[in-house]
Amino acid sequence: MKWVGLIFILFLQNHLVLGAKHYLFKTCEQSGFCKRNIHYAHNIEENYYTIDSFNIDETKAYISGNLIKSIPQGEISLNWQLGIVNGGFRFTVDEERHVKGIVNSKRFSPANEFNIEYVSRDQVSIEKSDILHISYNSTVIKVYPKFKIEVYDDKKLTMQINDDNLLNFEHYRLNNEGQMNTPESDFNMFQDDFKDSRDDKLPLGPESIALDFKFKGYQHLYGLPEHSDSLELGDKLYRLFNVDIFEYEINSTLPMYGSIPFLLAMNEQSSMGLFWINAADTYVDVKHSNQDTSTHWISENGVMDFIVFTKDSNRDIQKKYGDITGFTVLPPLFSLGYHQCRWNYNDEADVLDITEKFDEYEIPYDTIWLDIEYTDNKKYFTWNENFPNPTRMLQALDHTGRNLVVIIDPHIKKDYDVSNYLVENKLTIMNSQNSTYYGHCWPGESVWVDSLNPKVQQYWDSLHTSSGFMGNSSNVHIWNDMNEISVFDGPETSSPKDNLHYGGWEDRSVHNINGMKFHEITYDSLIKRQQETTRQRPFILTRSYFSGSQKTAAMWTGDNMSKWEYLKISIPMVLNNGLAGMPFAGADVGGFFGDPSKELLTRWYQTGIFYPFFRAHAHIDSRRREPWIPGDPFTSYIRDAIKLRYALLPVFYTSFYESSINGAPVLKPIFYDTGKHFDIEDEFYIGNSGILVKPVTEPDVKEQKIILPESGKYYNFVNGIPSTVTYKGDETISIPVTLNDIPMFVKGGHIIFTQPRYRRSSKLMVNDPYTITVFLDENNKADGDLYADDGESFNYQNGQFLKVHVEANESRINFVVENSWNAKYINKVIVVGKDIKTFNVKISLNGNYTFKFENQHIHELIHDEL
Ligand SMILES: *[C@@H]1O[C@H](CO)[C@@H](O)[C@H](O)[C@H]1NC(C)=O
Ligand SMILES: *[C@@H]1O[C@H](CO)[C@@H](O)[C@H](O)[C@H]1NC(C)=O
Ligand SMILES: *[C@@H]1O[C@H](CO)[C@@H](O)[C@H](O)[C@H]1NC(C)=O
Ligand SMILES: *[C@@H]1O[C@H](CO)[C@@H](O)[C@H](O)[C@H]1NC(C)=O
Ligand SMILES: *[C@@H]1O[C@H](CO)[C@@H](O)[C@H](O)[C@H]1NC(C)=O
Ligand SMILES: *[C@@H]1O[C@H](CO)[C@@H](O)[C@H](O)[C@H]1NC(C)=O
Ligand SMILES: CC(=O)N[C@H]1CO[C@H](CO)[C@@H](O)[C@@H]1O
Repeated sequence: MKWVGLIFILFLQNHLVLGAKHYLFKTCEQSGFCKRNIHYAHNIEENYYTIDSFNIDETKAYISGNLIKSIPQGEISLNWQLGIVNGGFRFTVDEERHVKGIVNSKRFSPANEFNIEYVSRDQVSIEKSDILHISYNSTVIKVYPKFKIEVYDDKKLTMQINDDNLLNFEHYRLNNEGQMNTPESDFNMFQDDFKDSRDDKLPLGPESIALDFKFKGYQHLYGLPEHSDSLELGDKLYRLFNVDIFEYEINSTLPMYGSIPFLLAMNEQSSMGLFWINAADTYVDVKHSNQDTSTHWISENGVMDFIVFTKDSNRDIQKKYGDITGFTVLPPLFSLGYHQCRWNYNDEADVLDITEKFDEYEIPYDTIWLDIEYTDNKKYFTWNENFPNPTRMLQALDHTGRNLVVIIDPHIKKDYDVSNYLVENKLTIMNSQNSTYYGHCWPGESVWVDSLNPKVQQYWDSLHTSSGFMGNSSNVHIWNDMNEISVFDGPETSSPKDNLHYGGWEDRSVHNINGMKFHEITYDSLIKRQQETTRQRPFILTRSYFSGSQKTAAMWTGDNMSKWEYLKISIPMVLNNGLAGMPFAGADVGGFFGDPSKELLTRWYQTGIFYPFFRAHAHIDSRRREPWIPGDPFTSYIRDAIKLRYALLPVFYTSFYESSINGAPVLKPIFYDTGKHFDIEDEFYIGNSGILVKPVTEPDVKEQKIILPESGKYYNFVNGIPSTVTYKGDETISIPVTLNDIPMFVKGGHIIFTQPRYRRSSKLMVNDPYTITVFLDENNKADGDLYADDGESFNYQNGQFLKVHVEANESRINFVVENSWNAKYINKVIVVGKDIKTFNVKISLNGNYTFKFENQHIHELIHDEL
């Protein structure tokens, strides 16, 4: 009952905001499984599911048994399993189906992509009575025979599962068999009325799964990317289904290019997490009430499989989610520099001219990108005549430490050697009749490589070797786009759901992991093209993603409009990906479609320098807008911004290092470490650096209001320039800003490493000395960390990296080198307190040293002085 009002309002809102391409995408009303489950939620009055048996495994902490669904005709028996993982529990419900036909009739779970292990039995106590009690540490899980789960942390109820009786497991049935319990609807069980998917055969009929989870005492929910919406989840119906949603408006819960079915629930003191392990079309209906938040999860098919991370800190939950799905790749350093892209740079001369212009205007940049036009007629793995000698071009770029990224998409033009090979060897996505699927995309009629087929890898490797189109250069990397998959004449711009992948899996089952499997085969190929001893870290940008994509790729938010509101929403979008374990994220600087004003372009650069992935991109019909095009003063403001990004590279790289081992975001919303200001989505800290930023994302701004979230003092750090001007924390302040100002602050108590010397590219900065800036807190103390390595190889995995912790007060500074590597050194120490003292030094980071500041001097303290 309680869901009715909400759903009604949602549909109303959707109609009011109808935009250009809405008709391409299904609403919940038009989607069989979604509408059926909303109907179910509306009509359900009792619990039709009972747990009728369980067995306990004596070695691993898991329990399994039968779950009985009662319908008028009798009982349907399902299998359930509950296992304890580190920090939480996993629950699955599956059904045995043996249906003959082309389609694999098992239910799919993407769990094999992950590292899920049950803890040993001795960590857990299990008591059987009427109710099953499972306890570990201070958590108790109660499983009731009338199926319902309750979670207690420190004796307090923190989660209820199936408390609203929304568990719905659409068991296998034949058309018109009539096996239903009262509240079920039969809408579109065996057909699809939506205009572009009428051909969908739905060979296994209705097979959806749904369940409700109530977070007790948790009001703030984040995660479930990707949506162009507020950071905090509202009372809305969010859809997770990877689609090419071009020219779309903001403030929407419609599906986008990627899906991560993970959410983080927070209150002032603690957090919980929920990972719904399912790759099918999914809706999540969120509803707040008093101190609690209810979520109704609905997936089109698959095993019901989820992990609840019980009460913990947000950091620990992200760590545990990362232990299961993987942590962000430690990126090659160049990929944290500035990327220059447009659709398209026309030829070799154009590419090299752009590179020279950057040097002429003294703007650092690392990477130029080639969109689809570099190919011979959109045949990937070829070059057209405008690029007669790619190796020569790559060598010219390498001369100044620059890189090239080229696009490779999964749609392969019909009738040339690559598609012919894929078709002949049955390595493509198949149609519902199990023969090659043809559809339209950039090259015209195309086939799609089936990345789920293990035989594809070897062929994919052969396309990326040094005898192939990439040559033997080490400064070429890959952009995997359109991997949702995007099909111009497909339903909802994607694959028909009854298309088949390797193993007889329907697209319906594997849809949301397909994009990830595609960039993963690319990653493997890029690893294998190199000699093991000199291997460099590959860089891949993907548009489509899933839980786990963070291990091998960066993502961007897709095709933006050059408008202020898109600049503004890019911040919560990037922050939300970080909260969902995918921190290597960015949006197109300048916006993709249209022509930004010079002011908007400038503000976009000033924001974009903080995106973990910092790339400018533009549509083929947009005018050229490289940083020098707007002219001064805009060009000089853009130059200042890009140089600031380069100066801060040690901060970003250190944050990425931390994220790569603990899963914390690279950009942190201000509530992340403070448990306050849960609705603030336009300010953030960079990792643990203490640098707080609130970019300007509106026109004509003369004054910027900023919340300084923590108590203590904050230093003005506008444009990255240290200042003795301080503000009291835990207050909202206002500062004047001009068009060249980026509102930045540093929380007192932090020490920041920078490399401010201008270089043409990050590669040329590797041996540059560091400046460290000490911002003393109210007790005259500060500390900070640095991580560094060669920025390109995997040698850091063998201990070749630098890790330093620094502590200071107003008279001393102490370097603790936890791991030393190479001849890195500091040439300037700036101490900011009541005044600013600058010391020119040469401090090698190869040992533990303590220095004393005296007037204008700094000297090392040796043993008996310490
Ligand atoms: C219980 O707590 C200990 C110590 O924090 C931890 O190592 C262990 O993994 C926890 N057990 C579970 C099942 O989370
Ligand atoms: C579908 O095609 C694949 C690849 O050609 C083949 O391996 C598989 O056996 C076929 N499935 C059926 C049920 O015929
Ligand atoms: C999006 O939502 C925000 C916050 O509710 C609002 O201020 C803004 O005007 C909305 N933008 C559009 C284009 O609807
Ligand atoms: C790469 O190939 C070019 C020619 O294609 C050749 O001149 C060069 O020596 C090769 N470099 C390496 C490292 O193999
Ligand atoms: C600074 O730290 C050193 C070493 O810990 C200590 O001896 C000294 O008293 C401190 N100075 C102040 C002013 O607190
Ligand atoms: C510095 O001290 C730490 C412990 O305080 C130690 O682990 C580390 O090995 C020392 N580093 C060097 C380079 O001696
Ligand atoms: C960050 C951002 O504004 N993203 C938008 C970019 O444009 C696409 C449509 O082309 C929107 O869907 C995104 O919301």
